[in-house]
Amino acid sequence: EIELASKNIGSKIYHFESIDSTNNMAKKMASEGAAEGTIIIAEEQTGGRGRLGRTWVSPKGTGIWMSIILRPNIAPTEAAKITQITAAAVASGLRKIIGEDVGIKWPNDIIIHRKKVCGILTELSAELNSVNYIVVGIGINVNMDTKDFPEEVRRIATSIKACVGRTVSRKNIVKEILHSFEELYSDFTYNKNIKKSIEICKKYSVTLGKEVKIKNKEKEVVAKAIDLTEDGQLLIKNQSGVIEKVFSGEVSVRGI
Ligand code: BT5
Repeated sequence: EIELASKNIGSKIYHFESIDSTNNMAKKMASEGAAEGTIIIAEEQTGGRGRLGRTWVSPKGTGIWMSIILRPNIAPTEAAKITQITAAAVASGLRKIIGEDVGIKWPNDIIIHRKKVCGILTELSAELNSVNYIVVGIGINVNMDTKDFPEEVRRIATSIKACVGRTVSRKNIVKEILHSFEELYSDFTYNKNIKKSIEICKKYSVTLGKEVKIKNKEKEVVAKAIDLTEDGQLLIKNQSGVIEKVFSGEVSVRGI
């Protein structure tokens, strides 16, 4: 039971002990008609997913593994904006609770002390030119000891407990994030822009001003990240001084 400050987002919360992936469950429920704002949250995921089929390690009882069902009236091509709204909401919410320097690594990572504390996975179901539903998955490492993570994850991951040196209430974090999310998301649906979210994403960015490696299918280029567009795309300046937009592909920020 959580008392939420948000109204629409979290109006229904389904809590599971153990499921494969809250995104999978949310997609199933959305396809069966679940309302916007419905939240699926699990104590443990046995098949947590990252982007491009990667695995998201989701141990029992110590993390926030949750998904939000959205039904925005937008073009399918705008779905990536939801990731930016969510990143802004998570970073703002976490800052309020732990008062730490929480950063955003474009497009979908939340960083504390140069390590990943949260990942975001936005999935879209669309028909022709309209969005059927969007599921946004949020995974936050809260109270685990990172030594329990598998070796390859331990090197890049952290938890809130590891950063602040104490256990933090997952309920309070969920509450704060949903509150921020509702404000930023309704600003988007109402004003048809994500200005507020982009402002936050820029302010807390650990990517802008840095050298980034852009990994595409077969090549990897080095460039400087210079700005975010008002749609939340990354602008980079390549080595010949040409400014380009990065839509997808992999961006890794050097030194993080
Ligand atoms: C992400 O993918 O960062 C998106 C993660 C989304 C997880 C949530 S949890 C609730 C919902 N249900 C799901 O099934 N998923 C969502 P990506 O940018 O592709 O990063 C994945 C990479 O992060 C992996 O390949 C690992 O290197 C690393 N990783 C895996 N588990 C991690 C963890 N717990 N903390 C930090 N890094 C992790």
